[in-house]
Amino acid sequence: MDILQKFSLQGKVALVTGASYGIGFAIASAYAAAGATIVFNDIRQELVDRGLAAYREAGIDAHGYVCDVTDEAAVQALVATIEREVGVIDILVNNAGIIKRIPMCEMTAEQFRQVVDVDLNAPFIVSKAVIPSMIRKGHGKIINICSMMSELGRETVSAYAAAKGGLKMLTRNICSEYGEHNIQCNGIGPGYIETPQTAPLRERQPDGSRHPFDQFIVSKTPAARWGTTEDLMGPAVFLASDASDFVNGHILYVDGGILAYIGKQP
Ligand code: NAP
Ligand code: GCO
Repeated sequence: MDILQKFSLQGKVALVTGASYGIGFAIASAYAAAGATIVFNDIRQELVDRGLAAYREAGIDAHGYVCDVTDEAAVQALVATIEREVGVIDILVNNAGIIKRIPMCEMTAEQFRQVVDVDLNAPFIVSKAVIPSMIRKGHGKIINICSMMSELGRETVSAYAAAKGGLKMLTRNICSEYGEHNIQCNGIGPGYIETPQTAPLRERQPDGSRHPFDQFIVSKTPAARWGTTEDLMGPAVFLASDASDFVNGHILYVDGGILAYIGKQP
């Protein structure tokens, strides 16, 4: 047996949401390297154009579409367009996400709803749009990008933690409801990764020293470093490939060990 063939994505169509850059771009790039046809969306044309240029520069002939993943009608139309222009979606990565770092009692209900809308309601909307064709095709892979905050809380991220905790359970429920159709739904829980979303937590201080949160995370991580988007590529290919056909409802934490570690004694 050629065991590496089990990790091939040759002939598969992968949709990665919010993948003009950041984690989504890295995952889509890994899927392309494993043989998949890449489809991505982002919320603005300028982002899609930027993403298409970045994929081209990486030698990837990606298909890019403008779509707000919180808009169910737009998502349904996007999936129909993809199926017409590219093919039935074999792999969905619900990657698009936002965060608002505001103390809970200072956060408005609207701000809370905005985060939950993108980080939890949208994965429901997009998954619901792709599952029927996956059932007809006889297989499918759905990967939800969860978070440390699917397991832990911290100050100022109440909406994000609530959404990512819910996304963990949505992952398990899709597994439960559609596993009999050979659809595997798993999550990836990245640790603290160097992307634009976490840039504010890593900014150099006026005196040139590292951000206190930066130092905190490095001390809390057994790997003693922030993660990079490249650290997520292998786990993402595994969960999208035949190699994980009997893995379902699992959240694979790619966190350098944070969740296992109580922290160094001061
Ligand atoms: P990012 O750099 O902020 O990228 C998120 C992408 O999603 C952006 O392209 C963003 O577009 C897009 N997006 C936001 N709202 C959207 C919507 N309504 N419709 C379509 N696209 C939308 O984030 P990231 O760090 O790459 O994170 C990607 C995912 O990983 C997120 O779900 C995040 O919660 C999760 N995550 C990140 C980390 C980390 O440490 N970075 C760790 C754990 C989990 P805009 O540019 O317009 O915002
Ligand atoms: C934060 C960070 C985290 C990371 C990630 C950790 O403000 O605590 O943004 O939430 O984005 O989700 O897994």
